Amino acid sequence: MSNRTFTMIKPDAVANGHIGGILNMINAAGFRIVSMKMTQLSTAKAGEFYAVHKERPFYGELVEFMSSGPIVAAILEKENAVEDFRKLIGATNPANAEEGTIRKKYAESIGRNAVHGSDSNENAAIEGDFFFSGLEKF
Ligand code: DAT
Ligand code: MG
Repeated sequence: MSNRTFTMIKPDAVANGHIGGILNMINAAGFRIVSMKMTQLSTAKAGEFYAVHKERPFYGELVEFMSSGPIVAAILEKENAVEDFRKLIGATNPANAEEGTIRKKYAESIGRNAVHGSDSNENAAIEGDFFFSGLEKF
C-alpha cells in the first residue's frame, strides 16, 4: 500500500477538457493506474472527504467547488508514490507551482487547482477506500 497514492482530476480540469492531458502526464511520470472512475460528489460527500479542513476559511468554497461537477478519481501506483505525485502536481497555489507540474499547466487558481494528491501513505489508503472497493483495485 505504501507505493500507492490517490488522486482526483477536479471539476475545473474535467470541465475544461483536461482529463486526457493530465492522464498523459501521470503515465509519462511512471504511475500505473490501479483504479479509476468518473463520478460526482454530493456536498455531503465532499464535506466528508475534506473534513480535515472544516475549520479553514475556504472550507465552504472548497466543498461547493468539489461538488460542482464530475471528477475523475484514481488510485496510482509507483515506488515512492505519495511524494513523487506531490512533486508532479506542484504547489497548491499555481502561482508557486514549478514548470513541468500539472498545476502549473492546468490550474486556474489556488481553489480551482486541477488535481488532488494524497499527502501521506495513511491518507492515500483512506482516500482510495473512500471511492473504491476491493473489487475495483487492479
Ligand atoms: P493540497 O490540495 O495541495 O493538498 P490543501 O490540502 O492545503 O492543499 O488544501 C486542499 C484544497 O483546498 C486545495 O487543493 C485547494 C483548497 N485551498 C487550500 N488553500 C486555499 C486557500 N487559501 N483559498 C482557497 N482554497 C484553498
Ligand atoms: Mg491536501
